[in-house]
Amino acid sequence: MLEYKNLKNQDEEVMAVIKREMIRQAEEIELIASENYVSKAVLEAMASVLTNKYSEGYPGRRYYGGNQYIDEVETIAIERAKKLFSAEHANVQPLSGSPANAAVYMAFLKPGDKVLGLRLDHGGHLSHGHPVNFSGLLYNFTQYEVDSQTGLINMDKVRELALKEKPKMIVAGYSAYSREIEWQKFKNIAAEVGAFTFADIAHTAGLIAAGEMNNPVPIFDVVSTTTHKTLRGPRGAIIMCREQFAKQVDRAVFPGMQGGPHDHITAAKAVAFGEALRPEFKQYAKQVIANAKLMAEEFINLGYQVISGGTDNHLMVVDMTAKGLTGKDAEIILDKCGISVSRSTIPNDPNPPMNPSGVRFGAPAITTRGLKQAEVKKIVAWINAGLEQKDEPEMLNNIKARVKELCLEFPIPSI
Ligand code: DSN
Repeated sequence: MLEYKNLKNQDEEVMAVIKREMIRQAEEIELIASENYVSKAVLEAMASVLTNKYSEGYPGRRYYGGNQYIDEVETIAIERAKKLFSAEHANVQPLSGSPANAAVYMAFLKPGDKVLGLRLDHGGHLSHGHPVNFSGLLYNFTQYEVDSQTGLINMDKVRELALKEKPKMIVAGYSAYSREIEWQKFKNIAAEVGAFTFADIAHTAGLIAAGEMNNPVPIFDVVSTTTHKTLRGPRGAIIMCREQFAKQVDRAVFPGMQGGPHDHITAAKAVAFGEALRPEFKQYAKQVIANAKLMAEEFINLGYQVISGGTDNHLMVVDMTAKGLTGKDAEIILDKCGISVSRSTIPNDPNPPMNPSGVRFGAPAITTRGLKQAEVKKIVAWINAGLEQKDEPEMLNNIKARVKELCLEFPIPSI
């Protein structure tokens, strides 16, 4: 663990908050599908003096002096990212997922161009064309949907829409979709209409890097991912593309979208990619999927409706309607039990986004702390007991105590 000696001496106020958050993380269960726990090595790289540097430009072509070591670390991150995803080109500078996606659109499109993306409330992301987001404001998105019966993306419908709209780009890869994605089918549809293919693999990148899910990088024109979800690195993002698009992607990131990269984060990305290249990471990814599959089965056995009937990845969206709750209700109740989740819309949700019908559950963080099938069963049973007996504070306190006991048995790597 970082010792925080200086912070403790200098700024008790901030230190106290960090400490409270450390205790929360140590003693509570994290089921937010987009969260994970970084290793001590990743944390140390983030806390390094590399944060002191400015380095606009790319290795060997900077606008500031003194960048010889930054060049080295960025090159390590680039080479590791390329190896991890079999990419021809990688840009490791994007600050996070939305800026990365903004750079992708800037690299391939002009404002007003037509794009296809999945609706936010069907599992897509804000930056895939939602009207309140820059993507929906700047580009002319048509949104495809999941099938209301199966919860799956219907590729015939995507093709129909593509033939009708003739988009310049098709976006696939989602934030709340629990099934494998038919990358090649997307590519074939895009080829028919002359569209670029863009995959946002922010959620599943770690599972793809480990070879546990299909990799769009060799198939699609351009792929973005955040680095902090299943990939278990620092908060940030990368973009990968074919060599032929390398220059336009790099230009869109800098100087198009961003100024100086965050070099301490670049170093931490390199460390995380190094970890993901190890055989242990494959085991981790396998266990994430096994845990998530079991979690979905347990919910179904307890009478919950899991959208699409299960999961192929690390997450699932569960409809709370049958239990007489909204997703927000469930999130609040589970907070009282020491279990963090995020409310989620379900396809064609009758409720508004701030109080939607579902909850998204994910297994990346619990798997990092070593929880396996036996613990997953306990957790789902606690969740169900908490939701069913939400008006009994003693019950909720009792669950919280048991959650804490379990968590202390399985410490977080960096705490
Ligand atoms: N906020 C992320 C998630 O929770 O899925 C997506 O950006």
